[in-house]
Amino acid sequence: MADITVTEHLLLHQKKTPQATGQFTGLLYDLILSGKSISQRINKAGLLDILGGTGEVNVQGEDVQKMDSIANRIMIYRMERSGALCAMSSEEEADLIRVGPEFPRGDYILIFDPLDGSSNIDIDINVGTIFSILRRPAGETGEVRLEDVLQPGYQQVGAGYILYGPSTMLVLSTGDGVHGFTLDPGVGEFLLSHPNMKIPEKGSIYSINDGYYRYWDDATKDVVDWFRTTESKDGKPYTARYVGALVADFHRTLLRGGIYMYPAEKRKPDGKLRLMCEANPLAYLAEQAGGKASDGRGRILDKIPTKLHARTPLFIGSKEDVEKVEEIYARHEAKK
Ligand code: P6P
Repeated sequence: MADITVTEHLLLHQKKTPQATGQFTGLLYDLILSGKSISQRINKAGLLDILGGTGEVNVQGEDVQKMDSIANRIMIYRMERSGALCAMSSEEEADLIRVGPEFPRGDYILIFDPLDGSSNIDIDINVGTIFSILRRPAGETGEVRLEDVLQPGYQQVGAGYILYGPSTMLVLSTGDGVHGFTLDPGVGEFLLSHPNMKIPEKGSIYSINDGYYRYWDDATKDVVDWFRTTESKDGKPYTARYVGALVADFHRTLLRGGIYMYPAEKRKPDGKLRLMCEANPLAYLAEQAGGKASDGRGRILDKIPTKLHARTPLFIGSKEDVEKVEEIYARHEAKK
């Protein structure tokens, strides 16, 4: 029976990591409160006038859904009052959001996608909030500079997501493994339901939008064809699953193993997914859970962001499945 709240879990973790301050725990509390607020709206979206698009296009060039905008506003309102942040970046905002002087500032930087996969809202399929936590470089004071934010993913001090589905789940790592908490709506608390989550070394599920086959280069076609034609860990063919929300496809991969792939295309040479608010936080979780995350050639967490909304190809999941991808790309590189 799950009865450890996320608060108790964090306080326990804080005791184990002397450098953890109440500020970091306070940051997570406000993130959790934001997730509860968003969950509460999503669970009755069909009854409120919050389905569909706003008619706006965001910095990503994507149609903004009403819930994208609501989730974004909830996150910004809540987190700028947390007292833990000096800056934040939202997938929905073109520019860096600097905190203060009207609000108390802290040492952390929050990068987030307020609602990933939001086009699924209208068809009642999983969506989620993804977040990445960085520390401001030591000794830096005054206005936060963009170069202070553009840190590689291995600098993250925490990352996670809140998945809005049949249940609302918080999956989180602060550097000592990955832990899953399920929201008990009756008491409004996230309770520990999945301690120490580990990705199986090899999977039997591959996840990709097959409709883009014509846009892939030969190496990517070879990668995908390998998963289509090779036996999986249990000697059967790999199964194809694609939800259309990275956070949901990743959650399944974390629990069941396998691989999620969003490769570069001829029309999208850096792929579609955002490095800082999507790939990095999930790559942090994947590695904490014994898996891997690559852009096909190298480790996601080693990539130096060139801009806030830098994009990257992403191959993430079971260690052996991601290594197979890198092996096929390396073979094509060697032939050039
Ligand atoms: P496509 C949602 O927009 C997202 O960023 C991910 O959550 C999802 O996996 C992907 O894009 C879906 O993109 O091109 O397959 O519709």
